Amino acid sequence: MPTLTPTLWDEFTNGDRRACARLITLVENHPDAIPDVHDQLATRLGKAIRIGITGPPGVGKSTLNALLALGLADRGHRVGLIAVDPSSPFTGGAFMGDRVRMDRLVGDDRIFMRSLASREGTGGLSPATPYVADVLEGFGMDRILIETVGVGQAELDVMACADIVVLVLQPSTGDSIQSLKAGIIEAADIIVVNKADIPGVELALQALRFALGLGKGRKDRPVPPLMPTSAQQSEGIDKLLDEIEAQAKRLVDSGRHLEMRRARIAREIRSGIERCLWEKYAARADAESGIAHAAEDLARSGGSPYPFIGDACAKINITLDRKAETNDSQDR
Ligand SMILES: Nc1nc2c(ncn2[C@@H]2O[C@H](COP(=O)(O)OP(=O)(O)OP(=O)(O)O)[C@@H](O)[C@H]2O)c(=O)[nH]1
Ligand SMILES: [Mg+2]
Repeated sequence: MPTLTPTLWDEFTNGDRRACARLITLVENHPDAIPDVHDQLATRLGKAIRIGITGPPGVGKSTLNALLALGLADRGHRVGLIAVDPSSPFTGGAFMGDRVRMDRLVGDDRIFMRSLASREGTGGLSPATPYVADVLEGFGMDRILIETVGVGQAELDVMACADIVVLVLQPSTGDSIQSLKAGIIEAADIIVVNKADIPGVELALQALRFALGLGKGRKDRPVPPLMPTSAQQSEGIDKLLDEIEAQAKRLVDSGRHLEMRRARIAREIRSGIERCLWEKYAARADAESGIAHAAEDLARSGGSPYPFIGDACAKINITLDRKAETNDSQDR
């Protein structure tokens, strides 16, 4: 199994971009290596602002992202950029287009760009995305832009890792709003209506204003500002950067950035424990066949699965305490 070697770590910490690329490949392709990489990275994390850029296919996310990356770099930041692999089903055929737009970023030392392979068939981002962001932060990037196509569950998960979520739409947005996964609008901290150079922007803004005026699901946070841009004509980009930077400052000053980080670490610990327990059970020779048999029996007989779960836990020396389990799930 490929691992993090001392040489690779030395090169990485010396700012070698190829070493950064290799470390990203390692966490992307070898989840088993993530704990070791994380042990090393840990002291370098906690400051970067992660900005999720999401929205329906073709609204101009990549074009906008390239401009945001350059703009943030001009404001003195080091910028990591993670994009959906252009071969994903949603971006099929856009490869050349993405290459051309992103070419402006290649060779710019202030920016590190990486495309991640999408998961087979879903168009969603790899589950390694948050770890790739960690690698980029460990490399010294303090602003990390993550582009996803906002239509699936995987994107919502990725958005849960972003400090600021920018939802990008375009005029004649009716259809595209409907193609969004429920929850993305509620998750947005900024809503951009891109392609403001084509007709229908005012109408789109009005419709969005109306939808947001209803204020659904936004009791805990301010209503997101609506920002028209034209990535093609570089219009509205400075204002958008101002807003992103203002939100970043508020997150840090209010302690919310730290709070989000605390919540993320707690989630990671929980899922790590779950994974360990499952792996301990799954290591048993009869694990899968036992579950399959039990499921077949229970499906026929209509019995409860809990006695089986209790037995399974006992086999890995854990007592299933149903009360504790209920409390725990209420905690989340
Ligand atoms: N008119 C106009 N076209 C734009 C603008 N921004 C992007 N485009 C065009 O819209 C098309 C899609 O742009 P992308 O940046 O690839 O959009 P995307 O949202 O990243 O697309 P996917 O990654 O495939 O979902 C390209 O042909 C762009 O040139 C804009 O502000 N105005
Ligand atoms: Mg794109």
